[in-house]
Amino acid sequence: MNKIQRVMGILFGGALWTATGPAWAEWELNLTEGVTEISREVFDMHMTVMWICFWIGVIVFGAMAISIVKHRKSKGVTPATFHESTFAEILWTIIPFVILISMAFPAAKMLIKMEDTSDAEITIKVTGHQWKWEYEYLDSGVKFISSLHADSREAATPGSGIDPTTVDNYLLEVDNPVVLPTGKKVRFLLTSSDVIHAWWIPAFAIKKDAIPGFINEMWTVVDEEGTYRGQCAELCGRQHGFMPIVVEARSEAEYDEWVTAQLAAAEVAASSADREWAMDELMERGEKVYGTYCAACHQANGNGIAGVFPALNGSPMVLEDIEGHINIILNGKPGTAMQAFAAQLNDADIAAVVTYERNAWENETGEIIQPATVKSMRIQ
Ligand code: HEC
Ligand SMILES: [Cu+2]
Repeated sequence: MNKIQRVMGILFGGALWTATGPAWAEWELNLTEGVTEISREVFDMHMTVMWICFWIGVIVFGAMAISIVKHRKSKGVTPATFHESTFAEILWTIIPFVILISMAFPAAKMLIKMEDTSDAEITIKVTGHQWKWEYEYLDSGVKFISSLHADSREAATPGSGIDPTTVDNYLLEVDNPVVLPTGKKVRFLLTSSDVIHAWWIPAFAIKKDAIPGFINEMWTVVDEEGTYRGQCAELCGRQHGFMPIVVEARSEAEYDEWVTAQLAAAEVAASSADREWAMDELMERGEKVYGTYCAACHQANGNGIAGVFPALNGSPMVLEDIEGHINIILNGKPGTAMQAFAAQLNDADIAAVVTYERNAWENETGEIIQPATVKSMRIQ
């Protein structure tokens, strides 16, 4: 921020200072500059245009004020009576034209630059789901789902008794952040599995819709290491405000380490169906999976929301029909909000959540579902 911007901020901010109390230190009216070349260019463009508008305002209203005060009737001024001035008309056509072109030219140049996804070093496919994001690193094969952090989810649950102001980054924290290396051009391919979402990180100055059936592209190069937060920016249903985005920019070496660790973890998960799991293990994991993926609709207490999301507590399917139960989780129920989880959850996750649902609340079936059973039911 330069001096003038700071002074303007203080002038405007001062009026609201008393009202905002201790928050005044964070008070900032202007856009932030962000951490990418594009975000800084966007900021500069914004400042240029704002100052042009500012001076037009000063000149126009200044001229008005001067004529009102100096040429008023009570001073005995008689109005000029001339009609049609070619000179004035040419002038007030040319001046705005020059101003507009001088703004449109750099703006168009910047838009073209923002759309240029060529020569990207890393490509990440981002898929919006109600209400979480899925990331697939197309070069390395890393793939994961990023959901609202459990602390935020808990505090957001009515009746939890937790004060959201005590939760760090409330509604802006996820379980699995996107990790990017600094200084590399990253291309994002955006799409959605259900409704329109939008992927937005203000500090990068990138934001685009994720539309079912379409692929949108955008790119960024993050200069500084750090954690950057954003949100879904397209009203996408009941939990639109509960699908934040967190990006961690790290050094290239740390990024490589992270990729290796992710791939190793995926391998372990993939082999989950090769062994017998114990009840405790499945219940513990199942509770987590349920809280992250299912509780938004079926509720933490399993009672659902009458008329919208069915209760799983006491549901005949959950109590009796094992195949139906696994099947609806794997494949969803087309035409309803019950989506297919086959691609989002691995065999152990699904076995765990099925075991959990069959033994949580008042569902005391005592049944254990093994990951191998889930594996055998996947449509190959
Ligand atoms: C976006 C909301 C939503 C989410 C998230 C969701 N469900 Fe559902 N679920 C539904 C709806 C709606 C139905 C009812 C479908 C129908 O009309 O039969 C349903 C039905 C079910 C049923 C059948 C219940 C019965 O008695 O017929 C089971 C079992 C189930 N869901 C399990 C899960 C599990 C496990 C998860 C998490 C992995 C999950 N659901 C996540 C909305 C959701
Ligand atoms: Cu969304």
